[in-house]
Amino acid sequence: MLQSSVEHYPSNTEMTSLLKPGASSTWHNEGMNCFDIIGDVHGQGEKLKGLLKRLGYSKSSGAYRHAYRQAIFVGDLIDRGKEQPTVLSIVRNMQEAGAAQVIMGNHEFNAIAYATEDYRHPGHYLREHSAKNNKQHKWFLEEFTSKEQAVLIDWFKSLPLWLDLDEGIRVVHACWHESSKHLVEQSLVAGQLTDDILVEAATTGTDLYNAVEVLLKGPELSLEQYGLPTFLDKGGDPRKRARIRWWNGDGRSLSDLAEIPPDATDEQGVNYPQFEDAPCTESDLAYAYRDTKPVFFGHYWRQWPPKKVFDWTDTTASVDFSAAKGGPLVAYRWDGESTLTDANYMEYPGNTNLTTR
Ligand SMILES: [Mn+2]
Repeated sequence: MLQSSVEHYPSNTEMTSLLKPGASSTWHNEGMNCFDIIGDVHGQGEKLKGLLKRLGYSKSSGAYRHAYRQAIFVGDLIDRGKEQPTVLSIVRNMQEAGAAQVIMGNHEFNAIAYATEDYRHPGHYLREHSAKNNKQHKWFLEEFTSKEQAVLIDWFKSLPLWLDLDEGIRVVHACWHESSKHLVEQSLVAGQLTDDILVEAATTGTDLYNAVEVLLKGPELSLEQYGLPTFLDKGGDPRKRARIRWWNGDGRSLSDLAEIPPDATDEQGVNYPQFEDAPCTESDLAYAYRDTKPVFFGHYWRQWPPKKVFDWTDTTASVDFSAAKGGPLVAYRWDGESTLTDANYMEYPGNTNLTTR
């Protein structure tokens, strides 16, 4: 039984209720400064095994390992896919063996909030147990016993919200944003986030909630502010805000930075209107990444193959290519380069690399 393997891990009780805001380098094994940054796995166990093998990891003493590389998972290991026990077993064993680092995604944060009772409102949870939320968490709730869930929730709480490695890269689930990071760091009590702070982080409208939203779900801009109509997303839900492609550091205008799906319609179901391009406001532009240290992120359901500017730049690279919606699971193989290249993407299933296309 795959599930039972979860119970073999240390209980992590010392981690209970403690979140780590972020972590600087914790990986100083000599010679091992090459990283494979792996995108949102979302319960795709077979794709994860396939990708790891393709990347040259093999199983020994219970964990997938590489002779001189380390994997970094960008979060969102759970939900959507049904092979979550396989995924969590592989990833936790790799972390335990020092073969991988892991950061938190919005789905892990949601799982923590769903499992945490709001002490201000007994019987209620920080993430409501509504029909919609129950459905999103269905497989996580069904595939693990409650004891296993408790162990996993404690482990999720132990995950950092970002990595800023001395070796020369940064990793975050959705958006690298200094002031949001700063706010999270300032919220610590004795260097740690307490249950009180978790409540604040899960309460709509607080500064901490907004900061965690930006880091784990990414920034959005108001369409109305630019005189643009609401659009309907794929699920038919109206959206007054568009995601910002913050990773396009050279972007200055709406067409550069606003993510409006190509098949979006207006609220009447008519094709979304062509709009006149306009410069973005200073506050929206403030999210654009202009540092030179490469940053890797997941979260955004890109379409394979990666397109320059749209999915990656010289200093930013998405590694989420929709593995849970029929796309490949993707890694970026980083060998120390300061200018990123699409030749270093590797996907499973798929061809060797983009230069051969
Ligand atoms: Mn995500």
